[in-house]
Order: sequence, then structure tokens, then C-alpha cells
Amino acid sequence: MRTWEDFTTIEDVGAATKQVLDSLESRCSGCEFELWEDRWKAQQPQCKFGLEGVCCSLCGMGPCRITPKAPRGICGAEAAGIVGRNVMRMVASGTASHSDHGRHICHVMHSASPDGPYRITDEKKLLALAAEWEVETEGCDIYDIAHEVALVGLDDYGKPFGTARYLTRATKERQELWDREGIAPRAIDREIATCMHMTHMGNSTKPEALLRQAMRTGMADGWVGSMMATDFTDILFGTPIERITEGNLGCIEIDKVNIVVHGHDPAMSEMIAVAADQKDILEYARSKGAAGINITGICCTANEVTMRHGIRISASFLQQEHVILTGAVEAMVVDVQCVFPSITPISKCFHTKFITTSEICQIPGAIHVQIDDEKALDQAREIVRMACDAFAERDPNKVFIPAIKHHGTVGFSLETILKKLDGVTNSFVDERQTYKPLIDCIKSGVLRGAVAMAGCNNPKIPTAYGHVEIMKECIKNDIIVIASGCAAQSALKAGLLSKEAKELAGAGLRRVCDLADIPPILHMGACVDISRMMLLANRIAMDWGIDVPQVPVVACAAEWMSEKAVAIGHYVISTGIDTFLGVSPPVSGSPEMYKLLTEDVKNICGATFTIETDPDKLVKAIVNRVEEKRVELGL
Ligand code: BF8
Ligand code: SF4
Repeated sequence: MRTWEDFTTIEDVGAATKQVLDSLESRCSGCEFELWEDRWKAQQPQCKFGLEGVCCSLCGMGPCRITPKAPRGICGAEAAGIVGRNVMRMVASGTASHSDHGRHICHVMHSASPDGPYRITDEKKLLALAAEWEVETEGCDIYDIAHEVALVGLDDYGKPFGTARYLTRATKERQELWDREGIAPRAIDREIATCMHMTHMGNSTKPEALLRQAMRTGMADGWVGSMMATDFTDILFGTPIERITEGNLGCIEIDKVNIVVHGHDPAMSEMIAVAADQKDILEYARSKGAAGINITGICCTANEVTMRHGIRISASFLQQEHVILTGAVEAMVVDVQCVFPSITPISKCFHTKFITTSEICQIPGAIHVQIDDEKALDQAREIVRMACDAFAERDPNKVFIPAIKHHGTVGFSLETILKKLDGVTNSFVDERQTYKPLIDCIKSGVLRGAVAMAGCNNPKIPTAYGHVEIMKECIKNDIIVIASGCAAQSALKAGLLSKEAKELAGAGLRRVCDLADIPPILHMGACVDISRMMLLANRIAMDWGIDVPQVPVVACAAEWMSEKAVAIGHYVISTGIDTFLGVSPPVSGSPEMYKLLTEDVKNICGATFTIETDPDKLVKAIVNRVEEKRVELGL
């Protein structure tokens, strides 16, 4: 029997879901379906070999499992090699996912035209990128420039020689280190292929070689694929600015057609937002008895559309089933990644249309509308009309929408942060805007440092407990938080993205919040936007005159679950930022690999992973590390 209390301890964050689950029996007594809470229980106990990373099925002689009695696989591979290969494959998959999303956005930009569904919104950013990549702009049409920049971007996926273009955005010290240590990424596809080749049966088992390739591949994620997804999405749909939004299941509206967009690649959700605003479509919704159309989001697609349109976030990763259980969702439209296949049986219990839109994410029982970049707006109009039709089929007896949601401020791109800093003191030095005001706050101790909070929910940690408790403790200690992915959504649901949350901050951070008019936790976007965090850390280091590992900034993935998070972790440490994990990656089966990741990797990149599954201990370690870095700087 499912009980929500097993999975959350945060009243505000979990209350909406609890109300939905508690009222379920009276509303849907005839429905036969299960939820992730049930399946989590059915999966216990989880396989020890899998948890420790010592199961290998890379060839047909296996699977081989490492035990004291059988310390080597049939081929002779030992625990360290098996763990290292498994982790590297996770990094390859994570990098492929972020980067392939980035590649689609490149293609979308290549298809952009003044009279097509996709247009150029941020011309200034496009021209700056064209200049950075030495694309001719003089006297050229803006769309010709966009197409050329898209081609140059796509070149970084498969070019035969050289390393990634974006690396020159890092500090000189980082660039030299990446070259010296052999972790500067070449073409994205090449790094992924190298991982797959190195892990084929009969290739690498040397732990350090596996780690270095995992780092180089992670770098292809953060410093190429993700960065391109961020830049090109800004150019196409607008660079995020400060906006007010709301989060939690209470964002579903009873009298409107509710469409929930879910996934990561915003190409279709942007079109849905446009379509839902069109006069004839609104009239169609009204003709079905609805008062309007309410678009809300889940996961990183939600982060993308909230930052650019203020579209609200109805649910984060582990609430994707619960939102349908409100009985008031007409359509869930998904693109790629983090989508549960269980949405099919759950949506069938209601009138909800479950619509997949990418060949990458195809699910039995879903309606598939394959996105065509040239016709995406027409397709979105069709999808919205489908949702309007479903509104007429909604069963009012099955509806329950909890009246729980929190407001918050989102949209802290680097551009927004610089604008905020400029409001505090004139941050232009020699015609160039700098992070000096922020650095001065850190130097003076008003701010102790910063922590970048990334992604996911994971049933292994009570939902949002890791994120929320860690964030609260950080801001109490005058450590400003920059959040992305589902970590940012947890903050929103807990009210921590609101400007009023400064009351929970220490005196120093509270003063900064007052002066700059910001919340103590800055929503920086989707998981691909962790690339913004990498640039922020590097630009602070440059303006300070130090290298990234010296800056009192650390990263934390308190509730991570996806392979993308593993790729992120590898590029974040490669960038020189210590990374704290609240869920253990599958490495404990090899003390050698564990030590490499948590200690020795520092000799390569100046940063390490810390693994600590107790959130209270984890946040203490974070605060201590920030303070250690201050001492090392003589502050
Ligand atoms: O890319 S944080 S659960 S939604 S993987 Fe997925 Fe994790 Fe959420 Fe965004 Ni990121
Ligand atoms: Fe076993 Fe080696 Fe094959 Fe892995 S590669 S399954 S350890 S024989």
C-alpha cells in the first residue's frame, strides 16, 4: 500500500501530492494502475551488485558478478575495471542525451526563417556568437548568419581534428590543464564513440584511463553539447530574463484545458505555447466549454518555458504521475528524457491524451506526433485542438486539484545576473561589465561563497528533502545558491525562489538580496543550463585573477538519478568545482575506483567528488569546503 509519507518529509513540498493520493480511492475506485511508489517497494531489496557497480554484461560470456569468491570476470576483468567501464558508459549516455538535444536545437536554428515556425529572437547573442566563431556578418542577412552559425555548431559534433570551440571561454589555466591532462574534448560524437569502443569487451580496464576518458566525454557534454543547447535556445526563443512563476500541482486549473509539457527539448513546447495563444485556437477551446487554455510544465522543458514565458511548473520529475491523477489534465505532451512509460496506463484511467513528439522517446500506447521542424506550429495547433476535444470528455467526479502552489522568481541567466549587479553598483570596468561587485561581496565575507544545486528527485532520498534542507542550510550560512533542473523546482515548491525567502538567509546574504533585489536562490534554468554555471564560475575566476578551483564555489547533486547527472558531475569536477553527491553512484564495489573519484582525481583537475547519503552530513561538508577555500585564499 502506498504511503506518501515514506517518500517525503517536507510538508509544503509533499502536501499537494499527499492530498491527491489520499483522495484517489474515492475518485477512481475502478481504476487499476500502480505508481512509482508501489514499484519502488516492489523492487526492494535492490540488487547489491548493481548498487555497487560490480556486475558486467558487456559480452556474451557474462553476466559476471564480482564477489570475494569470484574476484574476476571470465575475461579476467577486476572490480575497478568493471566499475570504471560501467560509469564511463553512464557518462557516454548522459553526454549523448544532452548533446543530441543540443544537436536538434542546431537543426532547428538551421531551419529558422522569417516566415517559418522558428524565428531568431536574440539577434545580439547570435551576432556575438558569430563573432566568437569568426562567421562573416558584414552586410549579411540575420537568417543567413543563423544558418552559418548552426553549421559551425554542428561541426563540433563530428569534426575530424581539433578540440571544441567553446573551450576558449574558460580561464587560461583551465585551458592549459585540459590540454596537458588530455581531457579537452574533441568532437562530441567521437568522445561518445571512444567510450563505447574503450568499454567493448577486451579493451580498457585501467581505472585512470577510464576516468580520464569519462572526464573528456563529460567535458563534451558541458562545454559543447549543453552549452550549444543553451546558446542556441536563447538565440531562438530569447535569453531568459527575471520573471515570476508558480510551482506545484495547484497550477492545474479546473475550468481550463490543461496541457502539460514534459521533457527537455523546448522545440515543441515553444510551439505549443504559441498555438495556445492564437485566437482561433482559444475560440475552439471555448467552444468545448473551457474558460481558456492553461499550459504548465514538468522537468526541464518546464524550466525552459518558465524562464522565457513564465509558464508555470505543475510538477517535477517524481510528480509526473501525480499530475495526471488530478483528473484535470487533458494532454501530456512529451519530448525527450525523464518520461515514465507508466504515463500510458495512468492516462488511460482518465481522459488524458498522452502524446510523444520525438523519435527518441517512443512509448507503447502513446499517440505519436513526430516533430517536423518545418511544420512544428501546425503540429502544435493540432495537438492543442486534441487537448480541447479531450476537455469535453473530462469526468468531473474524478477531479481533485490541491490548492497548493508557491510563487517564485526565475530567469537568472548570466545577462540577468550582470544586470542585477549593475543595479547595486556600476559594474562596468573599462567598458566591460564584470562580476567585481559579486567578488567584493565574497572577499568581504558578506557572502561566504556559492553552491550550484543540480537536478533530479530520487526515491532513495525523501522527495525534495535533500535539495530543500541543503539549500536552506546553505543560505542560512550566507552561501548563495544557484539552482537548475529539478533542484530548482524543489526550491520553487518550497517557496525558496521567492524574494521573501531571504528571511531564511544569514544577515550577509539577506543584505545582498535586498540590495540586488533577488531571492537567495537563483533559478538558472534547465540541466543543460549548468553550462551557464560553468561560464559563471570561469568569469568570476577571470575577474578575480585566480583559477576556478580557488573560487569558493562548489556543486551539489543531492537527489541525482539520471545518467545525464553522471556526465554533469564529470564536467563539473573537470572544470575545477568540487561536487557533492547525495546518492551514491555505483562505484562502492571498487575501493580503487572510489578513491580515484573522491581523492586522486584532484591531481588531474583540482576537484573531487564527495559521496554522502545523509543530507545533514552532506551540507556540513559543503559549508566546510566553502570555508576551506576561503582560508586557502587568505580571506
Ligand atoms: O535534465 S534534473 S530528473 S528533469 S535529469 Fe530529469 Fe534530473 Fe529532473 Fe532535467 Ni536533469
Ligand atoms: Fe564478464 Fe569480461 Fe564479458 Fe564483462 S567483459 S561480461 S567481465 S567476460
